[in-house]
Amino acid sequence: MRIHPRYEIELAKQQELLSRPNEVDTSFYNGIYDRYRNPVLTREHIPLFWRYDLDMDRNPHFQERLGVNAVMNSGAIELDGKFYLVARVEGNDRKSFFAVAESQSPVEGFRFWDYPVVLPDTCPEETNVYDMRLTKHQDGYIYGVFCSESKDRSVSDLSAAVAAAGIVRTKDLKTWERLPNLKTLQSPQQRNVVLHPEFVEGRYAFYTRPMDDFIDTGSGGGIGFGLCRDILHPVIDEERITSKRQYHTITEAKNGAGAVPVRTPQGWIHIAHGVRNTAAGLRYVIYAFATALDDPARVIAEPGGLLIGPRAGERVGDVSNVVFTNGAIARENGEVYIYYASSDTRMHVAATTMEKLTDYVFHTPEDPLRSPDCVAQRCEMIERNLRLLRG
Ligand code: M1P
Repeated sequence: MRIHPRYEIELAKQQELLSRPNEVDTSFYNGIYDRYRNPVLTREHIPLFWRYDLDMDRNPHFQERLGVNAVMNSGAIELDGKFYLVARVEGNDRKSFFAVAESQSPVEGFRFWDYPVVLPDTCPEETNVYDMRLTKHQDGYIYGVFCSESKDRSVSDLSAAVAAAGIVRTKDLKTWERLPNLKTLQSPQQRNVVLHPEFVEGRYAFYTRPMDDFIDTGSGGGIGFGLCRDILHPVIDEERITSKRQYHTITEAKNGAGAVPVRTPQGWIHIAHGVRNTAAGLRYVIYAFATALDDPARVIAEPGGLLIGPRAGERVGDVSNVVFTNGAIARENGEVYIYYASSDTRMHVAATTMEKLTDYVFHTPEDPLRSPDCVAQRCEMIERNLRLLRG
């Protein structure tokens, strides 16, 4: 057995990519967060030995045997001072799986572990898994809540599918215990489900995103909230919509939770996603809002519009005009890193602080919902500014 000589050439290229320092993109400024110039994870970050058979005799042309199409929507967590992304890796065959990438830095140097996550295969009907949210829960476990997708055999449409929330838990991101999928008695389908990090009324609390159908949310009005007594038999009897989709806003078509909410002295800060329809298809953006500390389902502040929208090259990819987050890291020192995917293709990071994020969420004007009111809102600021500028 010999290693194909091409391996060293490709490895050198990859090493260069993996050791490339990242830097703030100074062409972008909004005072709220910094964008970093390079993606933190792409398909080029996937170890070569996941894609190529390195054996010269078995693979004389050094062909990619098990290609990877995209690395996107990643859960994020800091453990003992190290940064971990649990990425959604999509093979060339369209099936996604999870893989842990680790770094000493929150903005660069992420490297995948030797093997992808091997989830306990407890749902024979499950075809695809994706978009894991990692919650460091008060009960001591790290929970991963993800979309578990199965074929819908009740209808003849070949592409009909059912989305449910799968749940795993771990202490070290290495050994994963699979729990039953979450049952929401009022909603036929769920995606973008997030486990709240603390008990609420002594129960596990989930943010949900009910849907009638696999793609369209239908009557699913936005982000829901429900409590569950027993995480080993997770059932939500009662789900109430706490953050609604709204006409002619960034959440008109869909409104879904994103990263696990971050506790601040003023409230829980949520970094979520909103979707609207356009002639070019759905446009996904990231937005933020806050809920009350004593009732994490009650919205207390919501800046108008988007926080992060797709920009420049981020606009283009497998599913263009999309930014999507399911992971953020809020550090003890006040730094906040928002990990987001662009166009279902690669992962980026935006950096801010708790102070800036709180200022943004609590002091950015709300969406007044109508153009005349938006103009009035803007004129009021212009007037104050001109008075200031003219002395
Ligand atoms: O393609 C954009 C996103 O579409 C889905 O999100 P939602 O359920 O809000 O429509 C998800 O499949 C997500 O993975 C994907 O990035």
